[in-house]
Amino acid sequence: MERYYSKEIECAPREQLRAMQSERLVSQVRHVWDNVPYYRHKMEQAGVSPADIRSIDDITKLPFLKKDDLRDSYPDGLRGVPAKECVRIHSTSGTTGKRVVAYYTKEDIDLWETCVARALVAADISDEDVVQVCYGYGLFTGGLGLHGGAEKLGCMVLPMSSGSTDRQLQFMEDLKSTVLCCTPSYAAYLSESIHERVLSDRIHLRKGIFGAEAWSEDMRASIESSLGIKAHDIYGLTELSGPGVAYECSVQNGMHINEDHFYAEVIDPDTGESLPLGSKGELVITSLTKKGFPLLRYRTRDICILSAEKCACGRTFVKMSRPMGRSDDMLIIKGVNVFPSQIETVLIQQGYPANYQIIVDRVNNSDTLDVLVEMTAENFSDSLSKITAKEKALVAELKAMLGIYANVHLVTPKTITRSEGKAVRVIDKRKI
Ligand code: DLL
Repeated sequence: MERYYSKEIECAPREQLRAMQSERLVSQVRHVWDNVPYYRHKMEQAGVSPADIRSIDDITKLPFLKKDDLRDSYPDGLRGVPAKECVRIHSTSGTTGKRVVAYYTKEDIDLWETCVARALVAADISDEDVVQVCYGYGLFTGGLGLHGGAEKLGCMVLPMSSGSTDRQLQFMEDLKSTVLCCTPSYAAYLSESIHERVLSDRIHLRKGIFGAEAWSEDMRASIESSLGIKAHDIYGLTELSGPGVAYECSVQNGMHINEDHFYAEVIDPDTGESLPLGSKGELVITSLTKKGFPLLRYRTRDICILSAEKCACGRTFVKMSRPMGRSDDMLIIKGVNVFPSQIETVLIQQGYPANYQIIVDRVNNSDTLDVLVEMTAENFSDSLSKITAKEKALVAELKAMLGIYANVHLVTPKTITRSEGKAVRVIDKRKI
């Protein structure tokens, strides 16, 4: 297990880390220049060659990669090695446009699983644990990513994949699962089901590893108290391996970036200008070691803050805050900027489970906003007049938070669509 808590690396002095990152960046840029004509062309257009990249300080000379580049180069224009050397692909669950396909060599899988194993160790999980993985298996990286990391650590893994709540609860009870890995919205859903069936006394969970979608501190508090566990955040994206790019230690205050494999920057999403640590901006990540799909300066679209403040856990890896939304998920409704996270905050404060869906439409040239909110089993049994009163109360709270009117519909428990276990938060019919 010590193998997956490398004090020499995770707690290394910053200068030592930067020296390692410099060395790795120089070699990664050479690899990409030699093997990825698509990016070489971008470098040529920007007037930069491998000779210009001598240390990590030179990274800002490199051009960005955006999601559009990944779509334009579909299916293999950014692959860094011959197909023969790849052992797996994963793909994004994007519902618009072409999917993005990411390639992995054997070594890439190994380093990905090592990053995930580190995340588990940081959450105080060990080979004594029984890890129930309810992230989707398949093209989505959640299932196989958590699976690989937990197995590497020597845990007993239950490869459940998403859905089938009856079966999840049966195994959770019978096999005494101690760790739950899934999206926070599915954790909230399982927790409701456990309470409905009065199973709490027969459940042995002590930790949760939750990520893949936005969730708030309020949601964490609610899941931790209802399941009696410590809930740890984990961050990642398909384009950069999957889960494990960043992970939360026992301090539970921001996620350490696995900086020996991923270099993080924050930029102004409008101008592309690099911002200093501590500023809020779009997270840009460079994979320093992956060879199959080696992305340089990839714009994640996730908005966050990076901090190099010393962490009480001793790790020196930079921490990222929870993503505070995406540079592309801000909705402009009736001219007002609306973030889904604002709506989530109101719902949790009012005691609703954070399962909601925002539907934006345009009727007679005017924007409309509808918010579907899943009721708890308890609310569900209320009389119609009580439900109407609750809807009215939510409309008022949302108006106070957002400054615009939203129609609120309380819907029956567990009816809101989920994709790969991730709640489908926004349907913007104006774009369809
Ligand atoms: O969601 C990988 C993953 C699986 C991460 C399991 C954590 C756990 P994608 O489907 O490519 O990959 O989606 C990546 O999900 O850009 C963020 O917007 C969002 N996201 C991922 N983790 C978090 C998190 C996986 N902890 C996109 N908090 C990212 C908030 C997250 N958003």
